[in-house]
Amino acid sequence: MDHPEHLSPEHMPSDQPYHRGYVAIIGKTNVGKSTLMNRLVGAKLSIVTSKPQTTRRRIIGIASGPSHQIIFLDTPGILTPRYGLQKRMLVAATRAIKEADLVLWMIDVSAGTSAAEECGLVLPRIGKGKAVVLALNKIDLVRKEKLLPLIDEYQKRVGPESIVPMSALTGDGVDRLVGEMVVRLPIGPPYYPPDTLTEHPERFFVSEIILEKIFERYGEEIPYSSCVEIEEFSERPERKDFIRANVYVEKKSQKAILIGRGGTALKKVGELARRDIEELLGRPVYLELWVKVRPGWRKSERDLRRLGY
Ligand SMILES: Nc1nc2c(ncn2[C@@H]2O[C@H](COP(=O)(O)OP(=O)(O)OP(=O)(O)O)[C@@H](O)[C@H]2O)c(=O)[nH]1
Ligand SMILES: [Mg+2]
Repeated sequence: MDHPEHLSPEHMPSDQPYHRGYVAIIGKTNVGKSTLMNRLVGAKLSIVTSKPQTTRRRIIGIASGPSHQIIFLDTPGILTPRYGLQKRMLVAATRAIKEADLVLWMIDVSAGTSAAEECGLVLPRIGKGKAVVLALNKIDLVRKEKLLPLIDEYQKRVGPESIVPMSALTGDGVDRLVGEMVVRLPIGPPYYPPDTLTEHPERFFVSEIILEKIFERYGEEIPYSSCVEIEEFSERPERKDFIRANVYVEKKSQKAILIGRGGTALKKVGELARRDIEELLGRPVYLELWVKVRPGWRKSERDLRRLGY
């Protein structure tokens, strides 16, 4: 990854060493990676839903403190890919691991997956020679007695730098986790000014918000067959910003479900998305959504590239 220019020394406190670096948040899907990044950055950068495979791309979130700066790379959950989009998701996660100074591997202790299965899926992706901090997440959902044997087992199988039980939802254990990460990052001047939260342009977040609403409002098939492209985003003097987004699905039947009887279902998506977009941008917008059928977009290399995956 290209590092931005180093900042001048006046950004650095003088009394203690300043640690900064890149941390890839990885793990199986739905373990709470995006929830944790949003909490630590203090902004809703990554979309979060109760469904797996919500995050499809690498998302940068920057958390700065008086003596540290962590540049998080939130990643899609590690899975065994079945089609092109999932392959791209796995590539995004694997790349983030390569780019990172430290890997934060999150495990959902409430999911009931065995350490053997978890390690079988994730360890080959991390490879050798990377520093790993392991976070046992969602401890708010399990009894304390369950944790000790788990810590033991992961210690044996992975031998990470540190294992931290925590809850990204309640914040329990999060300060300790930050401490464990910071001391393992290289010493040097910050990469970004302290008030920078991310690098992605506004239109990236706009498309993510629309996808989030689709994940929230439809059942199994539609979210995984949908993607969003911002076709137009224009600021207009004296009038609301104009945003036109295309929602691509794979089949006609999916288009019909997405739009709903008399267009009511799509209208609701648009309303909810518009509210969040306005909150993000801090100004009113006019949002237009168009549903289009693009057969096989999830499999086509060309479509995936064009759509930013
Ligand atoms: N109870 C509980 N729920 C959590 C915790 N952390 C995350 N969740 C929930 O778990 C679900 C998935 O969270 P995400 O942050 O989207 O998980 P993710 O790992 O980014 O998921 P993908 O992007 O789909 O791979 C959401 O419903 C969260 O609210 C936690 O510590 N405790
Ligand atoms: Mg996520």
